[in-house]
Amino acid sequence: MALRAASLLPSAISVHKEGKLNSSLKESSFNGAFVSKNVKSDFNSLVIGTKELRRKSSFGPIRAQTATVAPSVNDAVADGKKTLGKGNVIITGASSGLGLATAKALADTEKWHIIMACRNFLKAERAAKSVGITKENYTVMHLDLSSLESVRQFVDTFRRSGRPLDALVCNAAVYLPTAKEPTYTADGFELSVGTNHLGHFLLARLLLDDLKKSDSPQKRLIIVGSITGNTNTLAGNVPPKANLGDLRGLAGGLNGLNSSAMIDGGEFDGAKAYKDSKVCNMLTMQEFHRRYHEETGVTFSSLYPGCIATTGLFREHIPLFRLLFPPFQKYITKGYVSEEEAGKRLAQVVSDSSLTKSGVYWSWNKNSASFENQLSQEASDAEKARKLWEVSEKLVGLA
Ligand code: LMG
Ligand code: NDP
Ligand code: PMR
Repeated sequence: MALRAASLLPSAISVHKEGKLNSSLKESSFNGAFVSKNVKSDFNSLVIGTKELRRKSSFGPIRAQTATVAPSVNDAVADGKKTLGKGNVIITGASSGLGLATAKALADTEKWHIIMACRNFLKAERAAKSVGITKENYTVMHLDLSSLESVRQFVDTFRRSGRPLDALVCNAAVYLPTAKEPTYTADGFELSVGTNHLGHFLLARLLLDDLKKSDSPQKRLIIVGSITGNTNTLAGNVPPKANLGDLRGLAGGLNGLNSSAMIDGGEFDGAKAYKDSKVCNMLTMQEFHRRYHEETGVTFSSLYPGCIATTGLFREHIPLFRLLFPPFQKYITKGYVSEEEAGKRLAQVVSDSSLTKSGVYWSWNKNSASFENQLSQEASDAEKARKLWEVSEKLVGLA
C-alpha cells in the first residue's frame, strides 16, 4: 500500500559513515547497572558510592525474553492480507545504530509497520535497504528534532497519513564530546539537549493524543536512556558527570546569550550536555508515567540497551577513542553489545507482552535477560521531573 505522503521532505543528501549491523557479533553483555564480577576490583576505585555498586540483590525480577508482538488491528483493512493485524511504530533516528537495528528486529516479525522518523531521507531509505527491511514494512518520514517546526510538521504529516499509532520510540540523539563551543538548534537551544530532550519532549507530548486513540491493548511510549546519565553506576561516574542542578540554564532558554548553554547554568561541556540530556529523557519518561499512565493506559518505558560501541553516536569523538572504545568495552568492561542485540532489546520494550509495566527503566544482564533497573537519585527525583516538565513545556511552546 502506498501511504507515503507526497509532502515528505528529503533533507540534505549527505551520507555519513554508518555503523553496520553485525550479525556475527554475539557478545556477553554488561548488566547495565553495576560493576560486573570481572571488572569490579579494577574499577571500584573510580566510583563514588561503591556500596551502591555492590548491592546486587536489588536487581529485581530477571526473566528471559524473546521478541513477541502486540499487533494492532487498525491496519487490517487498508493494508490487505499481508499486513493484517500490524502495529504501527514510529522510531526516531532509525537511519543508523540502535534505531535501525530495532526497526529491523520489528520488521522481521512481519507484525509491525515501521515509520522511520529521520532527518536524512535518502540515508534512511538506504539504511532500510542495507539491512533488508522490505518495502511494505516501513515508511520514511522526515523529522529534524533540532527544529520544533519540523517536529510539528512531522506530526501533521503522520496524521495525514491516516495511520494509527501504537508505539513511539524516542531514540535519536547527538553526542558532541569534542565541541569547544556550543552549537544551537533552529530555536536557539544548545544542540544536544535541544535535540535529544526538547525535540523529543514536544514530539511525545503531541503524539500522546494519537497513542491514546490506538485500540491496541499495549500502546507504548519509549524514551531511550543510558547508563552514563546514572551516577549510581561506574560509567556514570566517568567525568564529566551528569547534573541538572536547579535547571537555571534551561529555565533561561539554554541559548548561551542571556543564560548558559548548560542546564545547570555552568560552562559548556559537550559530553556533559549529552549525559544531562539522557537524565532529562529518563525523568520525562517517569513524569509521563505519573501524569498519564492511569488515564491513558499507555505504557511508558526507558532503557539502557548496553554499550553499543560501534554506532554513529561516537562519530564526533577523536579517532583514538573510536579505535579503542569497542575493544575496551568488549574485553575490559564487558559492557559491549552488538547493534543487532541492542535492537532486539529495544524491540522487546516495544512489543514483548511481558514488558508492559509502566514507569520502568529496563536493562539486561549478561545472559540478555531483562530486569527493572534502578535509576540514580537525580534521574528518579520526582520534584526535578516535574520542574523539568514545566520548564520544557514553556520552551517548546506548550505552556
Ligand atoms: C574525554 O576524553 C574528554 O576529555 C571530555 O571532555 C569528554 O569529551 C569525555 O566522556 C567524554 O572524553 C576522552 C577520554 C580519553 O578521557 C578519559 O576518559 C579520561 C580517562 C582515561 C583514562 C584511561 C585509563 C584507561 C583505564 C582503562 C582501564 C584499564 C584497566 C587495565 C586492565 C588491563 C587488563 C589487560 O579516552 C580515550 O581516548 C580512550 C578511552 C577508552 C578507554 C581506553 C582504555 C584503554 C584500554 C584499551 C584496551 C583495548 C584493548 C583491549 C584488549 C584487552 C585484552 C584483555
Ligand atoms: P547513532 O548516531 O547511530 O544514531 C542516532 C540517530 O539519531 C541517527 O539516526 C541520527 O540521524 C539521528 N539523529 C540525530 N540528530 C537528529 C535530528 N536532529 N533529527 C532526527 N534524527 C536525528 O547512535 P546510537 O544508535 O548509538 O544512538 C541511539 C540512541 O541510543 C540514543 O538515544 C543514545 O543516547 C542511546 N544510547 C546509545 C548507546 C551506545 O552505546 N551507542 C548506549 C546507551 C544509549 P543520522 O543518521 O541522520 O545521523
Ligand atoms: Mg564508559 C564499567 C563499565 C562501563 C560501561 C558499561 C560504560 C558504558 N563505560 C564504562 C566504564 C568506563 N568508561 C571507564 C572505566 C572509563 C574510563 C576509561 C570510560 C570512559 C568513557 C568515555 C571517555 N566511557 C564513555 C566515554 C564516552 O565518550 C562515552 C560517553 O560517555 O558518551 C556520553 C562512553 C560510554 N561508556 C559507556 C557507554 C554506554 C558510553 C556511551 C554513551 C552513552 O550512550 O551513554
